[in-house]
Amino acid sequence: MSSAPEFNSASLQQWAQAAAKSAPGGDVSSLTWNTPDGIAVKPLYTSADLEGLKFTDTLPGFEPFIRGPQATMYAVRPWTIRQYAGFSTAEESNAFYRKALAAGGQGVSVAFDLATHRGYDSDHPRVTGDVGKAGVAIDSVEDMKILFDGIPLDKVSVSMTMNGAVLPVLAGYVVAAEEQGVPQDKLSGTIQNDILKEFMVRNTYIYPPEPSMRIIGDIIEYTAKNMPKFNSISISGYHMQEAGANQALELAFTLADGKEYVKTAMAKGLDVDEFAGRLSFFWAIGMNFYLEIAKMRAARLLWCRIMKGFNAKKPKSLMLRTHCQTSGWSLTEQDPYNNVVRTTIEAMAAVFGGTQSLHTNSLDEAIALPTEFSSRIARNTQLIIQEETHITSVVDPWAGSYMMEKLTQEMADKAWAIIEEVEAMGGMTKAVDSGWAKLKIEASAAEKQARIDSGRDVIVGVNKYKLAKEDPVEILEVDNVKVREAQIARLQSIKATREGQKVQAALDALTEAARNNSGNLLGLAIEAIRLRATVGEVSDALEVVFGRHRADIQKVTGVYAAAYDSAEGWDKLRGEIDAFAQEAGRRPRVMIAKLGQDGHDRGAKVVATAFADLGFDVDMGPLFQTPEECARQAIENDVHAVGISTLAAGHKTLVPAIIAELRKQGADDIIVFVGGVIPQQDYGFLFDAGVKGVYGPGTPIPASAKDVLEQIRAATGL
Ligand code: 2CP
Repeated sequence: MSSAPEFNSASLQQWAQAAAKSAPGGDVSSLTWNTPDGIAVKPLYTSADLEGLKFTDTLPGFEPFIRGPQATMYAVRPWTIRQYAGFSTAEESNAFYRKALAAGGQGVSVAFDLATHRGYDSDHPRVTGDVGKAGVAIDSVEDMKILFDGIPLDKVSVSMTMNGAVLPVLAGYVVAAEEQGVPQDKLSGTIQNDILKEFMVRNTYIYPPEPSMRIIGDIIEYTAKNMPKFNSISISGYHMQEAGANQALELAFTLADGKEYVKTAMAKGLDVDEFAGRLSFFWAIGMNFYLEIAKMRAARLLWCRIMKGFNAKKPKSLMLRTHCQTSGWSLTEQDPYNNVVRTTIEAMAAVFGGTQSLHTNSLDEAIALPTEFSSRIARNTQLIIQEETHITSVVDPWAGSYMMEKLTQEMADKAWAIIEEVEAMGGMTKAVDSGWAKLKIEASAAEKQARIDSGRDVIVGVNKYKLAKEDPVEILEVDNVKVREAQIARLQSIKATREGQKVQAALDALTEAARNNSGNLLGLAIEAIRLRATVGEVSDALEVVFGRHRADIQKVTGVYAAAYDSAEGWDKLRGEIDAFAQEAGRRPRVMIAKLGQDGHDRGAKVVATAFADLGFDVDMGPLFQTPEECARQAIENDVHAVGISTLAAGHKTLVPAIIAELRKQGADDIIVFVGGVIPQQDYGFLFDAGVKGVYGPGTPIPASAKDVLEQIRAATGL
């Protein structure tokens, strides 16, 4: 019998020599990928990379929880399949949830429309374009009862993405459950309730930062005492990555936000272990596969470290539990079936990272709300991973990988350095208040866009391997006029049948508690909602004391130009813009505007930065303008063009309205162009309405800038 052969082991030096033979220019270091976070990802990791790493031999279910919060993780219970959904009316959304639960969905996750987010009832004049569009319209507990009809709230956990009108919405859920016979202590679910990131990136705030933080403190206090199974907050990095943050920034800012919330709750006199076990997190998972897994492992390590710093004792207080959503930003309008592949890869990263709950995006989400077909594929993506692959059989399967352990530590170190920087500024509230954090994210977004526009970052079907011809996919459309009328009818009937004086007294009590910094605002909101006060009325009762927040507009400059890697086309376009300035006696001037309650301003900010770097004069309109306000500002600033950035499906109502307003105010020489999430099917409608250019996702900014310049030339006759 022959013995097993001996193998000669090579040294790292020998490997380097072998690698140099095939590396470009014989340079092995050229194979290292430097990530936007500043981490060098090498082509090879070995046992040498583990040297000095402290946490490579830990176990799941035990601190520092790198390997997961549960000892058995998915081997006993896989993550919750929780698809974020909601559109038009409570009736339609309810039917959608019931079908999804019957088809394998495991939890509910409610998307509210922007009117609800911002605390306006559906009959408010500022929200005509928003009602029922990007989520479900909720005005009162009557809507909430319909929303959860037939869904047993003691059994099905419900996540609600709400930050602005968080008090009336959470109150509505509590009262709807109560009227279903489910007491507060049986309710399990999560409310997003993360206001700091709203000021940084998501923009569905109502009140200024200080009273907003009080509301969060009151909710944490109330749920800790009355709703022990309910997660009081979902501290979210998701929107930061969607807004352009790299992963280290996402991780650091989110954990730093978490620290602020812990401090806020402790300042109310709560013991840290009373509430910390119900703080939860939320990450975006993009296409950066290895680093996303490392980020999730690093997050648990750092949160455990942070909570030890607060002297938390219970294991539940030390463990980071999280929801993940695949990246909406990574989806493309072009060749959209590729999005199924992207989402699958991202879902696998979330699962390898040890998520507790997951949303997988639908293939058409870059264009519109998902259809029943696309939702099914998205849900099945998770079911297939859970039930067909046996991925769930092993806890934290990447542990022990030289690369993964090293990247986990590097990601933790990068994020920790940023957290310390934030701490030196006085904490995240200060970093947000000063605009520093937002600008950091915006700079990261502009850099990313420039890398894509100049082809350095590849997106298949967008900047490489483009299809010659695209067929539009079927999309879901919401008739928001019909939804608004139905909502208004229900509002009128509620107001006609309730006991008006009692409602007013409950609203007055809220106002008083806001003014005197007394009582618990969630407890008082529950009383008002129980009496059939509306979402708008509860919000107004607080607004009279707290006021409505108006954000300062800051924009970054120079970043796009610096990262744009293709000098030739850039210089030519700059030259054309300079030539226009010579001829016209001034630079082409554009106003980038956001209309209605759509607060997604990443695209608007990136376009503004890039246009300015190209030589346009750029004005940035404030968020939440009405068409009338926007037209007035455009005229006052004497712009050549208004660019509307739209991501919340309000374009068919709001874009014709701005064109009509410009005409009405005597400025039909100002051209209008539109960018953002616009289905191909709507392009004709917009051009017929008088729009001069429509630029969907994936349009390189220099291309749209060139087109805008030509349209301005045509309109001015220059
Ligand atoms: C789980 N459990 C286990 C195990 N696994 N017990 C023993 N062994 C195991 N292996 C237990 C848990 O301890 C828990 O019980 C229960 O099972 C449920 O598990 P979970 O892991 O807590 O899952 P969950 O109930 O689904 O909660 C997950 C989260 C929660 C992350 C903690 O906050 C959540 O569902 N978040 C979702 C947020 C969301 O959907 N956001 C939507 C964003 P106990 O509870 O008794 O411990 S949409 C965003 C859009 C884009 C927007 O914002 O605009």
